[in-house]
Amino acid sequence: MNSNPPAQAYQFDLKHAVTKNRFVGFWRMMTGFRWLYFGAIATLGLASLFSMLSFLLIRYFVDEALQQPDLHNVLPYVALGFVGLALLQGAFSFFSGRLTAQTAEGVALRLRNYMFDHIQHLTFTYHDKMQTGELIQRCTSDVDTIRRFFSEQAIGVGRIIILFVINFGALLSLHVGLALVSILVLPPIIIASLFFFRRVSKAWEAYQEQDAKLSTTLQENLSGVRVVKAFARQEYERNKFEGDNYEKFRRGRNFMLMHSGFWPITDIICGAQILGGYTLAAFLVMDGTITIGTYLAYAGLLMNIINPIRNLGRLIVHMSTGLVSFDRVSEIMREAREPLTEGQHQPTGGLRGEVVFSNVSFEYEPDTPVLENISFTVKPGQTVALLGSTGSGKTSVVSLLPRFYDYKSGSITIDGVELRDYPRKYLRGQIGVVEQEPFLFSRTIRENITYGVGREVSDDEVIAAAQAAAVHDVIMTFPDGYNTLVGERGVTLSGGQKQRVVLARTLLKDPRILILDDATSSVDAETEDSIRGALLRLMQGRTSFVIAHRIQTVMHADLILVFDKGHIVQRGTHDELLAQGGMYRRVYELQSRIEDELEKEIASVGLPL
Ligand code: TTP
Ligand code: MG
Repeated sequence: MNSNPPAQAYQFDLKHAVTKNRFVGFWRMMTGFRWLYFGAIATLGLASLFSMLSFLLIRYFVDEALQQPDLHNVLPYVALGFVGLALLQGAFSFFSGRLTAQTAEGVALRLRNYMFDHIQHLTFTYHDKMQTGELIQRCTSDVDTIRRFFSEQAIGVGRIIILFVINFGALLSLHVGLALVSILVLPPIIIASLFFFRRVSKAWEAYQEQDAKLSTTLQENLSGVRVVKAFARQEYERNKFEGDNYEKFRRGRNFMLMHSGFWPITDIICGAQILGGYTLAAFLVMDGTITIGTYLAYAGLLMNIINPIRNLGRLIVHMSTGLVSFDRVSEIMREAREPLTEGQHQPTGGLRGEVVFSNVSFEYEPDTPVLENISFTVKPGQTVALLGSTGSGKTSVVSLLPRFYDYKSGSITIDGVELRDYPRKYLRGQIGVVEQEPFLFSRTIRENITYGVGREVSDDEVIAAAQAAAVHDVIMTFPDGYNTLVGERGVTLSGGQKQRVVLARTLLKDPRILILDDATSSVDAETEDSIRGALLRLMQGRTSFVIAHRIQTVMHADLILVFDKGHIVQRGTHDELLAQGGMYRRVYELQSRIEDELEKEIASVGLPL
């Protein structure tokens, strides 16, 4: 069932397909598939040729064969001719269909792969802004519309031109005047379709936008289903969804109405053409200008030429959807990728881990500073603790180190080299981050622990890491141990368990610089104590950044930085800061008092400690 995908699908760079002229863009997307495309058109041309010949054979049969005295001698050949032509037509139609499918599906396959790869390389800033539902919509529905463009419209253009040329040629050979009259229909159809083209484009764009909005709502409500339930907001969410959904219905209906307004117009024009043609030809037969055989052949050929003309209108209108989707997809493709390997400084060994911030300022949005003039120095192997109220910029400081974001001014150096000179890929290999909100993939626990280690890992190593992160015993209670699936189809882990799985992952990665962003926030005090040993071992010999709210967690750090509104307001060791007074001491005293009172309370109730 699952055949190996062609290697080129992953390696092809579609960046050059993003151009102003969308048709040029489509042409470039077809690189590597153009021969298939032309093959599809050529076979289609042959199929049409055989269809046209069968009408000429009718004329021969009626006008000449029927008049011959030895009809029974000719008849088998004529019959054979009809059967042969029909078989040839069928065979070439079949090949054409196959080649068309290969072209369209191939282009779409490559485009989807490219988009997936591209989106993973876009910057954090881009992902912060772009809605997930919108991205999903563009990678699925819009790519599919482009696929349809290739399977229907791109092939359709070739098909229409060929059908037109072949059948018009045949009509001319029958009777020049009749032939010319038969294509009177062309200008009104083209005018009508151009008239609808812009309207349908707009309607389709509006529809796709609303569709994306609905995907976003759905996706958000699915991931936030707990919040919805916790606040009993189902009704509100339902109404909101119904509103959005109705708008999609309205826009979809509008789009279809536009289509259905267009079809009858073309059908009427074409019907009038057929009627006129047949009537005129009938008069010519009565005149004796043309024979009955010619009339019959004309009747068939006229249908053969009217159909492509009618389809031309539909095709022009349909094409507008492909063009809109092309724009939506190229909007993503146009976004610059985050260069992973750019940067001239790439030491062969690991980093030592000396980190110096001097006067660093940073903002996510222009003119809303998040960090201002941050300066501090960390020696290799030291531990820095970052403390401060929520929103004070702690996560922002540490996300500058792996170059998730670029700082605005000042300088950050690691081992004396400016951060911007290190390739991002190298830095990210050297820095281990335990994020504030741990994320696990819907894969096995083992896969989650070994994620991104970049080498074969033995079972013993995985178990050792899990033990150090105090999660091994939990994993062993699951039915399949380390092979248990996490997420929808498997076990659901608690926040603390997830955090410890991520800790185990980071232990295995063995980074030179370690960032623990509130890594023990979802862990109770007792478990925190049990993994403190693991954390201390993990931090040994590495430069570590620890963000925490409990002073107990950070009091042994070599340097404690207290943040407030994007500034460092206090710095020093635990003892120095206590002596200084200020925010640190206030927080320390508050936390100690709470813990003391809690202990007393528990003791008075008689609970075992
Ligand atoms: P953070 O650096 O995330 O604050 P924090 O880590 O100190 O807070 P917490 O203890 O709750 O984890 O945010 C600092 C400011 O930057 C805050 O005002 C929110 C803003 N911000 C953005 O504008 N965009 C972002 O992507 C993030 C992460 C924060
Ligand atoms: Mg934070």
